[in-house]
Amino acid sequence: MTRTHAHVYLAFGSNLGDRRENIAEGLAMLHESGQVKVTEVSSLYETEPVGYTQQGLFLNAVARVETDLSPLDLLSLCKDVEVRVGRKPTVRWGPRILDIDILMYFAESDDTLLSGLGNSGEDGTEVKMDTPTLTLPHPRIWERGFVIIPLAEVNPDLVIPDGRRIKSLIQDLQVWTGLRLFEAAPWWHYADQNRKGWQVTRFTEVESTNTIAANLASVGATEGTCVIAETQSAGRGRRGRVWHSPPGGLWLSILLRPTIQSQDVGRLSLIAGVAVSSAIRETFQLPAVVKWPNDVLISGKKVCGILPETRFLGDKMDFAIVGIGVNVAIDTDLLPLDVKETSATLLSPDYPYASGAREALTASILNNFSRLYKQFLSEGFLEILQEVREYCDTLGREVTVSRLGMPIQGIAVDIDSDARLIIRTKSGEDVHVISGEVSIGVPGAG
Ligand code: PH2
Ligand code: MG
Ligand code: MG
Repeated sequence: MTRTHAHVYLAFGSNLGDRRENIAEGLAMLHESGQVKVTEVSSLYETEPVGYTQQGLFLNAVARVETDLSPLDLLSLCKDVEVRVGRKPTVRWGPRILDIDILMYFAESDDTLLSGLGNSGEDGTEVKMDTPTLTLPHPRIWERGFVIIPLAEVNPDLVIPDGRRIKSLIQDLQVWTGLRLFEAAPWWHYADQNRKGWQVTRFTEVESTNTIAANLASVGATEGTCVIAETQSAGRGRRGRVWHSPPGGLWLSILLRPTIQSQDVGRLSLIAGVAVSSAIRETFQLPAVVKWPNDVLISGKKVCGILPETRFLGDKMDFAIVGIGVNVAIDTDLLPLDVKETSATLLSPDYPYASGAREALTASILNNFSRLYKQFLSEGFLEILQEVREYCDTLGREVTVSRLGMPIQGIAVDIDSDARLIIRTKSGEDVHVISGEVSIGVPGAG
């Protein structure tokens, strides 16, 4: 027996119930079956029904998956998932909770039988078949925007049955009729096992996302509950300061319920700093760095602040909340003068794709944070300290930190396993500071 490894393009459609959730669930069930790995998911599009038109609007998306299942076994898994998500039998092309169709199946196998079945190409061997239950490639959908447009996101170079490439088809405005972007990719996050079960709750305006997250925690919300608001009217910064939160920024709080000690809070906030910095680098190719202990800077200006807050029951941590505020695309003129001087925004507030960019950054922050957090819990902070050092721009600099009201001056030489900054003073003494206000350079030295 040869093992067939394949990559496959699947189309998802739903026009009943919570359409987005149905598609998300379907993807999660496929992924969690252990037999299919979801490697890419397109944006969600809302589309007018094609064929039988007396029914509600669809949401459609396309995914690329990898599997060792044969085409027919994959089809049965898809049918099984459709039913588990809640699909009931209806008329052909009628309304449905979830429809999963196999569009194209490419086998990467040394099985000579398979190579007789289709055209070999750099993409593997495209499997063609025509049975009562399954026809490959899919026979009907190649003129339909609800398949072509999301498929073009996932693989623009794919060659469809008539020999044309997907990317050339979407030049034609006709395939765009009856379709609008519903939610830009990346909208589906279950593929990231670190974030399984994490939930984002969105508000337009709140006083503070940290407070909402704490309130949710009090009523039993689980780890990974995230609160995002468009604006905060009373956002908190460190040391009781105000965190200004105009529209266009990312104001996010993540609820965590780790069994850790109070001194771990500093570790959580450094982890968040690394997650935000790497997300900014990934999403915008901007050189973000961590300023110990709580800020993210670009060219010396603050683009993100982090506020960890905890609640203890006795000496046991009930929960921790990591508040993250990122100036994604804010109008810096709305900030008070002193803040404006030291802050920057990643994008201009009138950048046309700002809201999509903010979504992409949010997903990247959550991916990076959940990865580091899981690693921290399972392997300990020491295992990620190297990554923290690489992002921490404070190291190697002459700094002044005030501790118990006393300024400590020296070179920031390292971060210790408790996330404390190690400052080597002029006298050669290493002082470990747990938190504090860092100013770079020597006071009064310009
Ligand atoms: N699926 C159908 C029939 N018509 N129309 C849209 N817009 N989206 C679909 O997924 C769809 C359809 C049969 O599966
Ligand atoms: Mg269909
Ligand atoms: Mg179908």
